[in-house]
Amino acid sequence: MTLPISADLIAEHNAQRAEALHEDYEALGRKLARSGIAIDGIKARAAGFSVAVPSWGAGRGGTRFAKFPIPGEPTNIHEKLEDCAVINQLSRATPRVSPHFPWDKVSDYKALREEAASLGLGFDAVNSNTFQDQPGQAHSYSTGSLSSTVAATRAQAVAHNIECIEIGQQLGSRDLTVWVGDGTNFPGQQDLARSLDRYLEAAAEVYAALPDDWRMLLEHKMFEPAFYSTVISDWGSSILAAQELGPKAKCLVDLGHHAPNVNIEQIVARLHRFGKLGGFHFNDSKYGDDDLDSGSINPHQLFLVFNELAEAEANPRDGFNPSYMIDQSHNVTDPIESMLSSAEAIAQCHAKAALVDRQALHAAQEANDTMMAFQALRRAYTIDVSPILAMARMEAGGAIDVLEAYRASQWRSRKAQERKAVGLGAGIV
Ligand code: RM4
Ligand code: MN
Ligand code: MN
Repeated sequence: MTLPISADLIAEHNAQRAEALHEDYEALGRKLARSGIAIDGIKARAAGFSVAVPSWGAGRGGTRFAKFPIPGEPTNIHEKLEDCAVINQLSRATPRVSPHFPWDKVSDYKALREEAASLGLGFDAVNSNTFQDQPGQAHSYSTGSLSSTVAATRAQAVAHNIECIEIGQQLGSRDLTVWVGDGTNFPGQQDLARSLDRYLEAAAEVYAALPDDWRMLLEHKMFEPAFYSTVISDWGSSILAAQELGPKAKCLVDLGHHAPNVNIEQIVARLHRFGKLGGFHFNDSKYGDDDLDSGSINPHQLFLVFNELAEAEANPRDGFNPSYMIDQSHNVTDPIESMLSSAEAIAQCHAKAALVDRQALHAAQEANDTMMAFQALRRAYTIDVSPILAMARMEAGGAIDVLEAYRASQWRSRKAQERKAVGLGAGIV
């Protein structure tokens, strides 16, 4: 294995900060011990946590107005893997990459899997793309994909999803994430009931092609690109579709795919209650599917989501194995920096959820002691868990301060010398 950042650089970086970290870790350990919590147990839990990064997140995103590329940005899956390896090497929390097809198409997937492994990476869920036409494609997705009124278009969308499964098998993936942009912009444009029928029929063909140990993750989204109606617009449509498809179909919650202020943590609890919680796309949002960095707008909501996940883990139904993935668009930052910072924000909420005194919480809930129930959450939320994460990272070979180590490596400016420039234009993610 050849990791991209020099081990000496990380060792030197850590050597300068280790003493302060030990002090902070011990102080926090004493504080937690007073509440009966062993810090090493929380650290072990943090060390076991990981979140996948999206291949497309390694490039600069954009809006439909513009994209502003940066020098040294990756332009193909090989360069993207290299950047993802940097993120994992420093954070030790992102060992898998979620690829998107056909964006990440190559001729030899066995070789791609080996290339990833040589960088310390594996592959997570494969994502199909039937929301864009590709050059030379026989049928346009302008009428929708799995729910299109055109039978040949639906068949093409089914075939593409099945191809994604086949690619995923070669890459070692076990999940197919299906998000369709299908919907309408005008009342009356399509029959709202029949479009769902067509989706269900086509999705069942994809489902039938799933290997036994695979899952199909259905991702709902309220609007965009369709602005009047969307076929799988909400968790209700998603869970109904997943229930109709069968046990291997689960729901994936992209945090940005809801109306503003929707209680997402409650959706998480509901999906889990019915054994249909399949995974997450982490990001943050202010207005819509903004794809902002995780925890940058509403870190408390992220914590509450993890609090429900901790409850779910303690009460598993149909197995508890949600797949965690970042899905962000980095329009104004270096994507590596955004993913380092986001992975940390996500891991922090995971660790904080583990600090909740569940006995106290449940007792307060039973006694209808509203304030103490709330305080059980508040006490955990306000604890700064960064020394726990930094210690877990350092012990795993990562960097104590991921962003400072990344900047010290001068990775981006070095890549700017080697990589070809990205073209201008609008970016969809
Ligand atoms: C969608 C959705 C999908 C992602 C695409 C690029 O809004 O979040 O998960 O694959 O964007
Ligand atoms: Mn998503
Ligand atoms: Mn999205």
